[in-house]
Amino acid sequence: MTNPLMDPAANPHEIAKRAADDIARASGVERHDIALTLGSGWAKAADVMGETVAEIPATTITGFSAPALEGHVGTLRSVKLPSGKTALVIGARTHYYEGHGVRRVVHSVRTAAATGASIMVLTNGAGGLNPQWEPGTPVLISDHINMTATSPLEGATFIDLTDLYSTRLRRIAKEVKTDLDEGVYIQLPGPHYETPAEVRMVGVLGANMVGMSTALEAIAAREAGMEVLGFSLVTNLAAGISDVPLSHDDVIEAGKTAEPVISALLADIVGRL
Ligand code: 8IG
Repeated sequence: MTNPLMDPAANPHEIAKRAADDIARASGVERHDIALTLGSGWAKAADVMGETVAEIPATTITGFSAPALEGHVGTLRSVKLPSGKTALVIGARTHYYEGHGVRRVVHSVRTAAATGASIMVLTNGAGGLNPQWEPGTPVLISDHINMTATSPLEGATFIDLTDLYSTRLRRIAKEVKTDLDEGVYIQLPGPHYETPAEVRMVGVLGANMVGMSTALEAIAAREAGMEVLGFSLVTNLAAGISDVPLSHDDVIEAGKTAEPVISALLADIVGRL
């Protein structure tokens, strides 16, 4: 099956509307209030947030369908929160480094907006520049630096990003965990990790966490009129920050230990949105 987003003449916002209609049909849930993209380390939050009403293979939703060679791209879930609100949980992120173009990267966010969601929660796994951050530390995203040299916006679409990572939503997150650290996330194209010199460079530029997602999605969410809340799980110190060589096993272990803790934290925060 070819992806309609591959047609340069297609309108990505209309395709997102079709995807939202697919979700309503498949889930029986007419509209969603909140949407979440769960990145590395955050997946368990979907289980503890509320009651899963429907789980939909992403490949059955317009625009999410992957080219034949790529295998599956995850699932979308409709979750009923204790508050009665409905959450769309996106477990199917397309990364910029996959090379399918920015329209594919932000399709899930545009779809979330088209389902009615007014809040977009974006989560990721990232490298940390603050040596104080043990692997497994959740960090609230206060702002971002988009180093992909591209934008999800097309044409003369000028969008204000002054309060992109909503001050209002960040305040709610910090009410739940008063000692939650905040930092600036920088999105690099990847898929390689950084050299130590590049990590020093992005530190000078003002970044605290480094990763390969989120910034482009946040811009698209704001274009769609959503409030954005973002979290990084620092699973490793960025290259050269620690003099201890990075151990993949330690990183996996830190992620595993952190997952129930940060999932409960995220569920708690989402319950108050
Ligand atoms: I998890 O150290 C994770 N994702 N660019 N650098 C970049 N992305 C990451 C890193 C990191 N850790």
